[in-house]
Amino acid sequence: MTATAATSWAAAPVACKAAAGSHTGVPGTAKERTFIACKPDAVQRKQVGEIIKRFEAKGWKLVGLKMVHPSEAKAASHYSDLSTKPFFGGLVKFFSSGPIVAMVWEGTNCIKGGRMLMGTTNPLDSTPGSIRGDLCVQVGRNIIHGSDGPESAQAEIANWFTPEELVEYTTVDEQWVMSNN
Ligand code: DAT
Ligand code: MG
Repeated sequence: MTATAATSWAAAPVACKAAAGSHTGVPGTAKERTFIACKPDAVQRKQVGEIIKRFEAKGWKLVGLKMVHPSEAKAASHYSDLSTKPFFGGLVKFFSSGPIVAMVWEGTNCIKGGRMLMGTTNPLDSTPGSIRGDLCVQVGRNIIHGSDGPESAQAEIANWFTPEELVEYTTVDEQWVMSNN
């Protein structure tokens, strides 16, 4: 048996390359992208897999992922729109207190739909079934970040990922998730 025959059962390699054009996605299309982060409490509480599982199960595609320990400056820039809030100092300290898992997900409606999977900002109000509704109780320990609109998605993806860190590829089940009749 030749080496080729021995591996003939293997699937053909999936074409995979750095994202062409804008790596921040195209809101309103199947190429919409959103920035999602498992916060330090999610990492410490070993809920990263649970969070990823929910985004995968929905049908969106993971196109970038890395573990980072943000500096206070990075955390402050990420949350710069909240700099006047009384909780800003605590938020920055918390977000830079340990590693996070930074991700970019792609697919139809992933920005708004991702927010729905997450649940409301305060987990006390998050419906059961949502990530925050199921997995946490404190607004300051709400385990996940997600972009809240097309502009913030594009800015946050650009702030956390270079084009080379994101990939474009096709999954075998894509037509069963993204197609319509
Ligand atoms: P979200 O994370 O749902 O987008 P946000 O952008 O308004 O919410 O706030 C960012 C984070 O700041 C939030 O996830 C937790 C924290 N935060 C918001 N409101 C807060 C509050 N009233 N007290 C303490 N922390 C708060
Ligand atoms: Mg927000």
